[in-house]
Amino acid sequence: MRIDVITIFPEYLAPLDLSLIGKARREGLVDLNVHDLRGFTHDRHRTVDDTPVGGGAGMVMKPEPWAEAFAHVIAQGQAELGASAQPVVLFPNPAGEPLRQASARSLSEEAWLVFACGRYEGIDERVYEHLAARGCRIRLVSLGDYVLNGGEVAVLAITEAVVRLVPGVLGNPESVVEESHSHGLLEYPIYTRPASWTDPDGVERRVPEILLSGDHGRIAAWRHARSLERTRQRRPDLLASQGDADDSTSAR
Ligand code: 6GU
Repeated sequence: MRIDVITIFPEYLAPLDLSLIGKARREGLVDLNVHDLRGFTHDRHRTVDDTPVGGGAGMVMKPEPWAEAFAHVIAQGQAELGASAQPVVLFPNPAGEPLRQASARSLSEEAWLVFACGRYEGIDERVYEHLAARGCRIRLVSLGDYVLNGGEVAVLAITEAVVRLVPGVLGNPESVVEESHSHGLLEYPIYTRPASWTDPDGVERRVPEILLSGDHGRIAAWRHARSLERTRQRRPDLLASQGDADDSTSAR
């Protein structure tokens, strides 16, 4: 998978060298390229923003550097992947569709993603029109209902959610099948040894007996019941929209 990120803060993406994503990059499973938007300006101050036409607070990102950056990134990607390759262009935006496990799953099946990190009040609307007219698939994606200062932190989160689903990136593919959200429910509680642990306040805390029983059928039923109970308590909205789960074969 190829991923390009266009940002005015390339250093913000440095953590993508670490841990699982860094390893996937070094192994060639992910080709990640970060581009400085200011490299596509031509004035002495490397200006990327201007005041909103029609008035209003804050600043708006100018269309010209974005169009140049996209032309460069898309030409570079097509030189690598083939002239007919077209990226999915993702704009992190609090007004976008909320990212879900199902969206991360489908993005992990794409050959090429381009992230465009907006800052300030946002990007001039004509950039979206231009890309759509060029045949790009555009998506505005949100991490949730709160406001960040820019798209960079969202790119870190979305890239991690997507890249870990790329075949070969995770050591144990089963952990993806069992984790929270993969069946539209939150994960059940998990335990490790010792079976009896006395906490620092002197209270003995035992692993639920059923997990020690060796009865895999009863353990699976217990876990499913705990998942349902947790989901009902913490995220009742997930039970009302089970169709959003990325595995529609899941037990209800
Ligand atoms: Cl994707 N971007 C910004 N700027 N703020 C957000 C967000 C994204 N998701 C939640 N808040």
